[in-house]
Amino acid sequence: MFLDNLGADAAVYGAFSHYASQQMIPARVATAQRDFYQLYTERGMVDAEPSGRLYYRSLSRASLPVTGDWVAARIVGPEQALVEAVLPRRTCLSRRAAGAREDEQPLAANVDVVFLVCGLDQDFNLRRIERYLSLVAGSGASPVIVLNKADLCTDISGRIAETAAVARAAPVIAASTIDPGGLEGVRQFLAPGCTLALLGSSGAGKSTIANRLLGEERFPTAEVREPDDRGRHTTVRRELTPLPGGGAIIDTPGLRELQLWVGTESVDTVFDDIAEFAKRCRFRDCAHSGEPGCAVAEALARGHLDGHRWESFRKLRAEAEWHETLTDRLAAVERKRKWKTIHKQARALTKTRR
Ligand SMILES: Nc1nc2c(ncn2[C@@H]2O[C@H](COP(=O)(O)OP(=O)(O)OP(=O)(O)O)[C@@H](O)[C@H]2O)c(=O)[nH]1
Ligand SMILES: [Mg+2]
Ligand SMILES: [Zn+2]
Repeated sequence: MFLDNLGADAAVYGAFSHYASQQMIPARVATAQRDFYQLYTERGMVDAEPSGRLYYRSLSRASLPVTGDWVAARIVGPEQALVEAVLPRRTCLSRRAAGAREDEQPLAANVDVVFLVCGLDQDFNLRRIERYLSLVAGSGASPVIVLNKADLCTDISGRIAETAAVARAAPVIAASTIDPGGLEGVRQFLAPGCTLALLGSSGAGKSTIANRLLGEERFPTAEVREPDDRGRHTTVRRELTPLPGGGAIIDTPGLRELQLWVGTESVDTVFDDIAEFAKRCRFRDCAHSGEPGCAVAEALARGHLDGHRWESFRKLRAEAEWHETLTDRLAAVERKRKWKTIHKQARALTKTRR
């Protein structure tokens, strides 16, 4: 029952049934730091580590448990467990890992609704919202843009209109953790079995919102720095917590860097207005860089398309294209490795036959 409220549905139990006979229990990952996990089970929390089998069978770090994952766990001691398998992820929020390594870094799994939290102070930034929307578009979760700190803003409806223009289909809501009733808009997305995640820059108020929804000071929060409204990176880990009325919420640290790990179609969904213009270019393969009859250039000239939005699209599209070449290359390497093993095994087999 507890796990059902956390979002365990027929798909989760179906995937788990494969392990049910092996003295395992279903569980959901609350936190995952290196190889140390905290899991919610039907009977409370347990600490856990990956089993040797899971560890060595995982093709990459990205397939090891992350916050929000459903797993099959084996209880090995009082409040101690081994994670034997990660059940298939229904949705997954990923970015490209920070630094030079070209790796997927899953931020959270099995999220239904992502609150993109943006402060209505100096944090307000449409280009950043576009970037976060692209990340969510590749995840399978639904984005909701939460313009927080509405109590600090004198032109809320103006900000909402500006944001709605880049949000396309995503709902845009104003919120305040200070004003009475300031979280009504947010609360309408809470439901038993539904998993929400908070994303946004440091200091936007993610942990404060989570605490209000939980009705307790569960997560630490801190004032933003005076001169620039920048946050202090107070939250340091991603953590899933059950909500009092059912469902779960995942608080996350503000990201210093958000490189995309999505395909081009995700970016195209977020910028579907640009795709509409591009359809009307004279040439089908128009690169929108000075070709005659370019509808994008015309839209820019006439002010139907904002120049900053166009720049933002080009940047994100280039990142997504790079990601696609990269994953193609990785897939090719993987195929080669597989064939090498198969050939080796075949050779060994013919040898033993002889
Ligand atoms: N005026 C105003 N301040 C808010 C609101 N919500 C949060 N704050 C303040 O903003 C500051 C930062 O809030 P946090 O919740 O710590 O921000 P965060 O997004 O969790 O930041 P990180 O954990 O660093 O990523 C705190 O001082 C909060 O009290 C709001 O609606 N209005
Ligand atoms: Mg926080
Ligand atoms: Zn064009």
